[in-house]
Amino acid sequence: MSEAGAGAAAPLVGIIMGSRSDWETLRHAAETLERLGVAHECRVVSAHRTPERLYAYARGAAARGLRVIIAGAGGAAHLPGMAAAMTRLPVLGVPVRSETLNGVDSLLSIVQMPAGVPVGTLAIGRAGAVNAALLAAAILALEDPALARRLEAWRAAQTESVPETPA
Ligand code: RP5
Repeated sequence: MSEAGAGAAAPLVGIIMGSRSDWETLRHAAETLERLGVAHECRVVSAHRTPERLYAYARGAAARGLRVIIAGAGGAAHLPGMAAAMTRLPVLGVPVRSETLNGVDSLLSIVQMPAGVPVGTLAIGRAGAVNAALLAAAILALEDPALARRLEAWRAAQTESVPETPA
């Protein structure tokens, strides 16, 4: 599982996931942050199987210097919401595609938060993971001009890469 990015800098984004099986999805968030040079950490933190780990992670996140949390989970995906309940940091939720319900269960579990405890919910699967990383970078770029330039360059390269013809 990837770590850090941007050398040995203290992580600014915490990527947490409910299971190792979620890494295939959440690795896209880590790879995107890596490309943008955003220091991050990745941890398996299950709301159901390791609740004490979740409490400790969420409660200590801001004091450790994290600025944004990306939380991905599948099925009864309580991780993003429970993390948001215990930190003032912005939490971006990534629904992992589940085998039985194709991730619709994950999406609805994450998106339907009660007023007062927000989770910024992204798309199911890889697109959500990539976009969570881009949103996290955009949040950090508000106060980091160098990152803002890297993000603009990333967007420009993406635009450049789109061909005008389909074949
Ligand atoms: C959730 O249950 C995890 O986020 C994962 O998406 C799903 C299945 O977990 P495993 O049984 O593969 O560990 O808590």
